[in-house]
Amino acid sequence: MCTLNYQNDNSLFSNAFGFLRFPLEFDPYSSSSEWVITGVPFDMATSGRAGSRFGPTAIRQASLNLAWEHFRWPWDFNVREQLHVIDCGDVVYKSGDIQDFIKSLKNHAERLLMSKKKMLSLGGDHYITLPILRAYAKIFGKMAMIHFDAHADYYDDNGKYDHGVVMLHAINEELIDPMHSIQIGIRTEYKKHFGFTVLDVEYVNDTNIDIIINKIKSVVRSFPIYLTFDIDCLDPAIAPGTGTPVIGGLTSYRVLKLIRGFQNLNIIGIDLVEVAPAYDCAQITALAAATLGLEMLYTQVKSKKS
Ligand SMILES: [Mn+2]
Repeated sequence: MCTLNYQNDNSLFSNAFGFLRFPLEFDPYSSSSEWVITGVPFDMATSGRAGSRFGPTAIRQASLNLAWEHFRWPWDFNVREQLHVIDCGDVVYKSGDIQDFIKSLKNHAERLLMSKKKMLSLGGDHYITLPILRAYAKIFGKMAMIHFDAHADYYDDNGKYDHGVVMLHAINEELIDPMHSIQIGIRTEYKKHFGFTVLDVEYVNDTNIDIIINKIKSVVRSFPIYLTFDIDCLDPAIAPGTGTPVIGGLTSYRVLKLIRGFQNLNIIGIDLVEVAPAYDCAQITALAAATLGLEMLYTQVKSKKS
């Protein structure tokens, strides 16, 4: 008899290191899962404080605080019983080799997508989104995007491999359609000419949640949507453990309400990026990321049923 029965373990500390104790599966391509969680421990494109390579491990560890709850409040079902999710561990690449990283992540993403999986990826800095988007666009073409961030991420005076240029690459390579993409929580300079709908932090903090959700839905419509969530969209008082914090951000409560409104959207991929545990305090940033990842999976169950 196996004593390592982590699925039924209600302690908050023992671990097999799968997100939320979802099973670890190192051959995710041939599994029957619907969603695959991948850790992407890469932070070479960070412009500010580095360290998000430790993000996946921190998020998985913090997720243990959430694993005891069978029906996550306020949902009325257990996500594990409704959605087949596995964690395949972290992407492996040659240390310091950015080209090998890009190739390894894109290859992994392509293999998952060819076998009809959806990806929930845990960064890593925001650059990780680009190789994933390239793989997605090969199958889905130009996608709609929901982008939570304090930054617009199309700063064209930055370097080619900078996490602050990802959206510019995504537009130029026609991976996303800015006309059906929306940026949420922005509070640094941005240009309007790319066609993105921008819901800046003032709008998101001062507007009724239902109005915001309807606004988001009116932009992304029924197109395939990639959801990318930079943890720095949250206020640094709530999520200090990140590379480029900007004060005056969103609360986790407000973001949870928004995420729960994403039921029935055609979300085909998700990432949670920029958790840098060295600057975290009491694991609160990692816990925020873990909780948001879990809530996103709950919305996927509701989307599946509709
Ligand atoms: Mn950011």
